[in-house]
Amino acid sequence: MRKALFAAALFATAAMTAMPVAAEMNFGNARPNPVKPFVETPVATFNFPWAIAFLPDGHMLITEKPGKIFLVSQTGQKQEVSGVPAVQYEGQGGLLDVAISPHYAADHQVYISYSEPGEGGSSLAVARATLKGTALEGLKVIWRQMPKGDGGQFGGIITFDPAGRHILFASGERMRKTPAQDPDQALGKIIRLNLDGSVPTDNPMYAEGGVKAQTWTTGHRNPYGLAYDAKGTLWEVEMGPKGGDELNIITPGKNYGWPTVSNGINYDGSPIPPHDTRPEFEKPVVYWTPVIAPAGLAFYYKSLFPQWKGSAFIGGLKAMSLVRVAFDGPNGAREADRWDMGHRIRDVAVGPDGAVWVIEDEDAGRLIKLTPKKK
Ligand SMILES: [Ca+2]
Repeated sequence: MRKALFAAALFATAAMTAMPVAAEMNFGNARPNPVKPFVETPVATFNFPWAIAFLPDGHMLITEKPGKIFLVSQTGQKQEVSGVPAVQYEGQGGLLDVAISPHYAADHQVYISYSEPGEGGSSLAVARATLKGTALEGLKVIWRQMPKGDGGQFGGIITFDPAGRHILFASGERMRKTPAQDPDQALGKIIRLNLDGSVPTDNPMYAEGGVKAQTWTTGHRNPYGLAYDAKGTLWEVEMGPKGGDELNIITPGKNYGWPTVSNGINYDGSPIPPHDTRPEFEKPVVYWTPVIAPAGLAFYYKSLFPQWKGSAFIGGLKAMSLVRVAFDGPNGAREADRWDMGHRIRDVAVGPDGAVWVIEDEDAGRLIKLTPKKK
């Protein structure tokens, strides 16, 4: 039924316009590619690692969800970083993303996101601090979602615009659904701030103040990937409910539909109208039913794997896979490869030399370096 509706909509759209069709595409039935063009070299293990961020010198900062950060060499030497704030480690909450300031060489600033404990529950918080050696100094919370409460799905992914002037991050809907459509609740939103946490005057709803002023886009469920491509387009991956994981192009001021529309259904089996029924909402470029449970989004522009230049990588938690997305064809993006990794993949990052790095979502989750297989 859904397939027939989709085909009809695709035909109708194509017939009405000569423009490239941006109808969403489903890659939920993609099968793993049995040919792995890479060698997997595990270099260290972590307790539920969540995010990888590369420093300019090739070291990594790696967060562990229970609340630690490590400075890690490419050969796997780990040094614990001090000055990490208290986190509420529970379910999907804990220490989440880490991101390096776009001006790191000059300012040594590091941004983190985490589930902050407090009165009434927890909330997503974003903080920045100066990294000196292995110490975070002068940590300051630049944003927090309020009021605190219950629920997983924090989002928490941090990125910066190509000019290095703004921080953008995802605040998930905490499994509460309708707040994603409430413009006064910082849930189910992508937030855009200046690097110091102040609100940019050119945000779409700046004049309206409060959460609206901070909001870049709305109607998200649980975004777990946010990254700019080399052309300056911002892409996002988010987890759908039962089905309907999404890869979206993020355009300021737009509404991405959750929970009013989705290409998935509710966990209890009840239907949700698909994106096609409500043209006022942005639809995904790619969706996955069954889900991959996307985690992490990293573009690839290095030369070590020349065949992947311009691709992006997504980790698959449920799919236990690494997914490659290619940005070609009339639709704008497609799943190009899926490799079975045998473990839940929590994040993916590209090193300065072009190696691809992944971490596993486990209590002894491995950090694995992927390098080209010799022919
Ligand atoms: Ca959507």
